[in-house]
Amino acid sequence: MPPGSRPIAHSAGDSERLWWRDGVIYQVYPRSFADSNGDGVGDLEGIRSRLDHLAWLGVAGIWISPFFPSPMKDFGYDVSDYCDVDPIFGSLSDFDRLLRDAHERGIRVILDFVPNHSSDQHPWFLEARASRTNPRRDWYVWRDPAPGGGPPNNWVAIFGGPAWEWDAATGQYYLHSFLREQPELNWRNPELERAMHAVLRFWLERGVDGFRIDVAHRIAKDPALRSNPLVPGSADPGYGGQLHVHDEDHPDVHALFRRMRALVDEYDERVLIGEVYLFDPARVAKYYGAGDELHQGFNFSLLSGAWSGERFRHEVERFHGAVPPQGWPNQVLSNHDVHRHATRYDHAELGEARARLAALLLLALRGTPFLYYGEEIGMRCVPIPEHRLRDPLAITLHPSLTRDPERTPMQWDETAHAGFSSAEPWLPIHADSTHRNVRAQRADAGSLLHLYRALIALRAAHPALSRGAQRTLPAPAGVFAFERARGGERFVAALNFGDEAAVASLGAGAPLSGLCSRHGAELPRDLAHVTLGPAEGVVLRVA
Ligand code: TEU
Repeated sequence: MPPGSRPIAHSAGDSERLWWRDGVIYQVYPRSFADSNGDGVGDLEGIRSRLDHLAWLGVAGIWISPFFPSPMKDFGYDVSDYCDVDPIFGSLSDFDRLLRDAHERGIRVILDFVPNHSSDQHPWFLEARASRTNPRRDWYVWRDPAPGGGPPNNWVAIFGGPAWEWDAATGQYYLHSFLREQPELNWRNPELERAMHAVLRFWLERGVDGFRIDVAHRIAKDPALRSNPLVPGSADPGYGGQLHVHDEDHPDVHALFRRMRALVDEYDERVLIGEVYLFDPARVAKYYGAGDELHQGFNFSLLSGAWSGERFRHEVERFHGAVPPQGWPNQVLSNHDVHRHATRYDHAELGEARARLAALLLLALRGTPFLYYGEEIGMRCVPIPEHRLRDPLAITLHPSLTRDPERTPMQWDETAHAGFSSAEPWLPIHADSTHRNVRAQRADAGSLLHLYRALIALRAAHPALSRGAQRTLPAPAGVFAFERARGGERFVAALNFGDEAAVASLGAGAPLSGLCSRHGAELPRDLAHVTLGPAEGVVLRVA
């Protein structure tokens, strides 16, 4: 099959279905999913070999973190060629095969587009730094020193230190929001924008279904590059000590996304999902534009914070309230930048119950659920000894900030290296992989994996759950209860985040069917009296 033709298997019987709204998306961190060639690092062929797991689970799409050629200073988020595959992950033909096989199973493929910065080894940057007069100089952000010497302004890099790197050969500074090996691209240069649009087309023509856009909120900055005001009273010399009014979320970003959206809309059913790393939903919501910018901005409000029904309700309502009517929210509990939620919310007695309840939360809420690989088996973070730390954040800023613990190899089975690889993997595998693995959980109908699968199937079978409206219901302390409804169909969810049992009264009527987070539990017979154990929840179809 030539690249570009896209026969995609469709689920029958739901003509209004929109894959990126109604389906579940699964994030694959390619270094850690499956290693086909025994070098201890995952690869595209590894992902292809595990597509049947994803099809069985029922996901509508996968988002693959960057696999492009890269010096791997930030494990692929430093791209040195946007239109190829790093040899460690395979080749373009491996990618075409992966895409074909995913589409055959009805699984869409979202790539990770990294527009804010390239690698300092990208040929564009090598040219740009060759001389001040190089035609590519302006594709990056260069400035003379401040009048008294030193960096042009007070901006700091998110990974520590000043955001400016001195280039002695040409006598100017260049800007970088992350590592010095990740120079900032200049989206105010029309040629750079054209080149990046050509990158999007390259992949769209190959048949990819969309892009997750890295650091979407930083691609436009104050054109005058003014210094940020400081947070009053803060002693933090880093990112937290500044009010980021000039180095991120500049209003000019929206014109860039409108043009990107227009391009993507030339193709059918493709999607743009932005990593808008802002913690105010009202600001994230602006990236939906008037339905002419991003299809979704990530809701990151559930990636941190306490295990609390009240807090989850508050965050969900806040995000729902901010997303414009023409937009569609999403929900995320874990990704490659934060500790896994099964670890964040672990608990001596209730840890497993909480992981199961979290699955109900994620899959019953209004908004596209994003699963992070391994969450379907309740993978926990792996403590990484200092000599094995690989994350640049741990190396440049502080070991405690490491993201390695959530990036460890997928636990497929009980064999050596957990079925991930035939060799010692790039990061250690959790000691619990002998029992916490896909094979063991597939054989156990009561496992978390089966619960995820059942919830995904329920969501897929019922438009009320996948795309219905959501309304909070009154509930006792610790319980988050809500209704999902569409047409004549209605579901209620009651989720007890408390450590004690609770009784919720959810109106009149008898549930028709549903799922409980506790395996084997009987469904309540009367909505007026729903008893929930500690960290227990139900999703019920009601008349
Ligand atoms: O993350 C953007 C971002 O702001 C994060 O770096 C965050 O501050 C950090 O992970 C602390 O949790 C994106 C990618 O998701 C991340 O993996 C990359 O390292 C970063 O961009 C640079 O491309």
